[in-house]
Amino acid sequence: MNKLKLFYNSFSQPSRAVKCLLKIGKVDYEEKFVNLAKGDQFKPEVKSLNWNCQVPFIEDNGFVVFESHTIMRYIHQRFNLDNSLYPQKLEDKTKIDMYLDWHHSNTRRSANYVTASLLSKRTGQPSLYVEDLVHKELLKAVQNLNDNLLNNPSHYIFGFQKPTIADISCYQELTELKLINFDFKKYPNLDAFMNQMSNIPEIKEVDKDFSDIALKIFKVNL
Ligand SMILES: N[C@@H](CCC(=O)N[C@@H](CS)C(=O)NCC(=O)O)C(=O)O
Repeated sequence: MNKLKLFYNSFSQPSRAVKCLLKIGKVDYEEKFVNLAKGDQFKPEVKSLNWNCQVPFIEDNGFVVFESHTIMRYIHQRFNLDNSLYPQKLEDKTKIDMYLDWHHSNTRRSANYVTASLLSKRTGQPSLYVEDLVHKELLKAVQNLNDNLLNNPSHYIFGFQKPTIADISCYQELTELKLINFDFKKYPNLDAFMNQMSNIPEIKEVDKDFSDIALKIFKVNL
């Protein structure tokens, strides 16, 4: 049996989410850096494994999986990780799946917003796309996280007592907003969630790698 390989980039929120799960689950894995800025994802040796040409993806003894949420569910089952990470009771599991699906067209707006904001900052051109569309949608998602998904005593998504893969994915996506100094304080439940997630030792480790690179490339202190 070979070690599971994670094809990864520190600037990729879903890549970081998968890495957090591997670390929390103490899975012995091998990391393969994919330089997205240089287009490594399109190189024949990568493309021959993953025609989707995006990270993260994993290779587990010849079996290739892409899409971070599918990867996380696979890792959970494959390595018999703690059920608190992905509860198995039908209703609980369905809640997590519901968030994971919702994430792609809501929380994930953060990625578009950060990219567009950084681009417009770099070019000096205000971006209508940022202002009118993505920003509004992102704020709607953030408000729903604050008012609905995290509005409970535990401040984990849907009020589970321990962090789940939904929390890990959500947290890593929103961490990106720190690059543009997003004001989390306006959203107290979300702010509490971000703080408690950032104190999990394995998440701290992954965040450190991201913040070191953010400082080097964007001169931003996270
Ligand atoms: N829905 C996918 C999103 C994957 C994704 O957007 N990956 C980006 C990095 S965050 C990527 O590889 N971009 C490079 C490209 O599209 O060329 C997931 O959750 O894994």
